[in-house]
Amino acid sequence: MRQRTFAMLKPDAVKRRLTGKILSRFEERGIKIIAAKTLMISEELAKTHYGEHSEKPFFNDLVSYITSGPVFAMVLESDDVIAQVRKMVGATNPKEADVGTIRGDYAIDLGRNVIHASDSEESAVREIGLFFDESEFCDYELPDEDIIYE
Ligand code: D4T
Repeated sequence: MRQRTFAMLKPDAVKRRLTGKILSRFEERGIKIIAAKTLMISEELAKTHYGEHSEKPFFNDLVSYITSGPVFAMVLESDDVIAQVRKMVGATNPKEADVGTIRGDYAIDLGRNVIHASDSEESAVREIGLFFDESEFCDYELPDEDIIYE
């Protein structure tokens, strides 16, 4: 089923110039980029985005880290894209992430795990809405879509 998800390269990834490399992984797999932008997150947006963690001991560090530099936010589209992108991202703690996943290949520290991706349809809808306006979406066909999909 064609689906959309939200993914975001965190400031460590952008500052380490990993944006192109990570984006290539999605592109090479046949996942479509519907919208993307570099931005600085406000404290208010960070707190809303990570609202489910507001009572956790690491919440303040999380908010100050995600607002410490530019992020690269994107809306991705493909079949089963929410689960597939989570798989490509790997375990939350990079030390437990499989080699071959984005976190397993590019991160070492739990607090600097390079990328966020929505973990459910509900969070995808919520997070896409937090970061993007409908007018920013590009609806288009990849020229090789009939080769990628049966
Ligand atoms: P995000 O939301 O960044 O994609 O990560 P996950 O979905 O994989 O994991 P999460 O929501 O449980 O954690 C959010 C964010 O908080 C950091 N974190 C997490 C931390 O600094 N200390 C901790 O103990 C945990 C559990 C890492 C990711």
